[in-house]
Order: sequence, then structure tokens, then C-alpha cells
Amino acid sequence: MNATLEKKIRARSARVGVVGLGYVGLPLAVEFARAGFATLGVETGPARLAALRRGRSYVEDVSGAEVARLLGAGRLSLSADGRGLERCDALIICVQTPLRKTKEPDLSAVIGACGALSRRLRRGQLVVLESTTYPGTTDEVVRPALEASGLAAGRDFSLAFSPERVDPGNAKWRIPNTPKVVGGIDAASTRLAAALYGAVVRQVVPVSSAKAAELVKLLENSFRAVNIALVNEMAQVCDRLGLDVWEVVGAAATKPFGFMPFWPGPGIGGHCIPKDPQLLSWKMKALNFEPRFIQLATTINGAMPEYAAARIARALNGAGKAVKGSRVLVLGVAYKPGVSDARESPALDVMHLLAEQGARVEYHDPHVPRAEAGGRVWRRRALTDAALRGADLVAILTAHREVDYARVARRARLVFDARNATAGLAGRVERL
Ligand code: SAJ
Repeated sequence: MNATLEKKIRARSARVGVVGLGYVGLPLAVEFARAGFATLGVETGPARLAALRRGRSYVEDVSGAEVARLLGAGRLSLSADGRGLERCDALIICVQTPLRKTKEPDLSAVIGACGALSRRLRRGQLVVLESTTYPGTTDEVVRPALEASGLAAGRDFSLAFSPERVDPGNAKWRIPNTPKVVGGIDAASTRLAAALYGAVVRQVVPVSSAKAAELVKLLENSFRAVNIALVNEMAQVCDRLGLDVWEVVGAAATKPFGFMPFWPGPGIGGHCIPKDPQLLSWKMKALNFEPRFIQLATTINGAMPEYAAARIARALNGAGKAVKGSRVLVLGVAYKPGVSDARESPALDVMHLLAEQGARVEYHDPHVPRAEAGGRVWRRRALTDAALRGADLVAILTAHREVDYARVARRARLVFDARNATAGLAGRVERL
């Protein structure tokens, strides 16, 4: 059974099903289709399906033309309800795993996908979970959900975990050149998952179990969250010492070994770094262990929007202005440079905090036409000279390549720069 599947994978005659066509699943489905596999993409979101069918991509790293080409060539097909998964040899689950308000993982999308799969599961298939989740999910949640089909994992079908390593907006590190970790519930599943990803990724990194692979991902993102929290704390240390945190981190970054620079900011956003470490915290609490680094990082990073708003208030005060009634133009609301995604963006928290204090807040972001926070909706303001001059303070919260910060520093009466976008520029600028 496994030898047959492995042979089909090597011959690229295996059919691949990808469940969930978001910023992880869509690039992955396109990659398999491009590599010559007949690929079925399952997407329950009608707007997403309609866009793809019209050859439009809603994921920045995937071109609509490429989707149309693959659909036209019959390499890629789409389904709203999983019909056709029974004909697939390999099934990859790429659905979201958000946190509930109670900070508990919400696996409803994973369980829903497994339900759709188990109704169509057949002997000889390989199932891989890519959704970022707490260690143990593949064994304790996915496996039983799939075995509701009456088939047994390891005997009738193979099961593995492989963390996604998609960095939205990163032109350098794409699927083919980003090493892929895979871990199966048994050696045969690991081997099959390694063969599958080996067809589209140059380097596959097999590990001893699905649980190990789940933890690898959480370590990767906890590493980032903790180090970002460290420099965010350094920014507050430098503020009290009258030092420039950007100079201090920049100088430390010249150390050619044993150091990796991270940069402070008004907080952390996106779907990964704020959430993934908390998945591990939740799991470990149930095991009576508290990963304190993660908790501390979550607290420090989570308090940065308040700190940034307080620094803005201090800058306005220095100019004889109260926050209340001041016109603040926020520059950059996406969660990181170069992306149009403002979900979970700390900039929105800062805007909300300032508006709550009575500031008249507007924003500009070349990638984000509309923003929503705390029940308020903002439409992007054009970055005209009038907008810059008319603001009592311009707050740079995300630094996009397209913005001319020299012009901002020249025109604005006062700038609070939380991303060092105005480094070396003259003007009334206060920095984080
Ligand atoms: N951030 C800082 N300072 C830093 C780095 C990031 O404040 O030094 C902030 C960003 O502004 C953003 C948040 O943290 O608000 C997250 O930034 P990120 O660069 O980690 O961006 P993500 O969330 O797109 O992270 C992705 C992750 N990929 C996935 O798991 C989906 C992560 O694994 C990658 O390591 C990361 O890209 C990357 O390397 O850029």
C-alpha cells in the first residue's frame, strides 16, 4: 500500500488534495499543481472560491494568472465541499487554528476538515496536518477524527504533521527553497510525507514523530516572540537611560556570531507570532507546567500598543498639545511591512487607544484601504502635504517601502517613529 503510494508520488501520478486555500494552502496547492500533480483545492469560503474561479488570487504571493493557467490546464481543480477527496492519494489540511477569547485553541476548523475527510477516507491514503497547533493534536484529535471512518491510522492510512513555514510577502524564501519539517505517527508515515514534500521542496527534514514536528513550529515562533519582547523591553530601558534603542540594537547586530537582531515596535501582529506560543502555553498548563518565557513575552509584546500610545501622548505634550482634540495621522497599519493584512495589527490598537482619549485619528497605508478597530471604521487618508501638515503628530507604526519618509519628516510638524523609518532624517522626530 505504502510502496504503491510512494511510487505514485515519485511518478507524480499521485493526486494531491489541499483542504483550506488560505495564505498557506493556496501557495501549496499551486506548488503541487505546478510540479505536475493533479491537485484538488478544497475551500469552503464562497468568495474565495469565486475569486479563484475568476482567476483572481487573494494571497499576495500567488498570482491570479498562475491560478487561471493551472485551472485551465486541468492541473488544479476546486471544490467547495470536499467532493473528489476520495480520489486523492495525499490529503493536506491547511485550515486556521485561532485562539478563542479565553486563549484556548479553537480546533473547530481542523475537526471540521477531518470530518469531511473521514467521510471520504480510503485505504492507502496519506493525511498531513499543516495547521499550527499544540503538540499532540495530530495523535489526540486528528487521528481519532479520521478513524471515525472505521479505518485505522498506520494500518489503513498514513498520518503526519508538517509545519507551514510561509512568510507572507517574503520574495526570497518560498515553498521550494524553504526546508520542510515532517513527522509521522510512525516511520512509514514520516517516509511517505517526506516523499510527498520532497517533490516540491528541495530539503525535507524528517523528525521522529508528529508531536516533535508540532513542537518545532511552536519553538520557531516562540523564539521570535521572546526575542521581539526582549528588544521591546530594551526600547523601554533605552528610553529611561536616554539612549537610542535602534543604535544599540544596530551596534549589537554587528556581532558576527551569537547574536541575531530583532527590532522594537508598537507590538506584534499577524496570525502566527501573537498566537502560536500561546498554543504551547495552553497545552503545558494542562500538564502543570508554565512556560514562563512565553507568558512574559506575551505580556510585554501585548503591552506595547499602550506604551506606544503613551509615548505619542508624551510627544504631543512636549509640543503643548493634549491628546484630546489633537489630530494624529497614523502611517502604516498593516501588521508588517509589505503586506496588506491589518488583522491583529498593533497599529489598530494604538489608533483605538488614541481615539478613546479623544484624539482625532486618521491613517494612511499604501496597502490597506480600510481599517477597523474598537468599533470604529477608518478609510485611508491620502498622504498629501495637507494631510501631513494638518496633523499635530504623524505616528509611523508600520514602515512600508513605498512611503517617502524624508518627505514625511520635512512636512510633518511632529513625528513619532515606532519603526526607525526616519533614521538619519532631519525633522521634529521622536523615536520609540
Ligand atoms: N516584529 C517586530 N520586530 C521584529 C520582527 C517582527 O516587532 O524584529 C513584529 C512584526 O511587525 C509583526 C510581528 O512581529 O507585527 C510578526 O512578524 P513576523 O516577521 O514574525 O511576521 P509573520 O507573522 O508573517 O511571521 C512569519 C511566520 N511564518 C509563519 O509561521 C506563518 C514566522 O514563522 C516567520 O519566522 C516570519 O514570518 C519571518 O521569519 O519573517
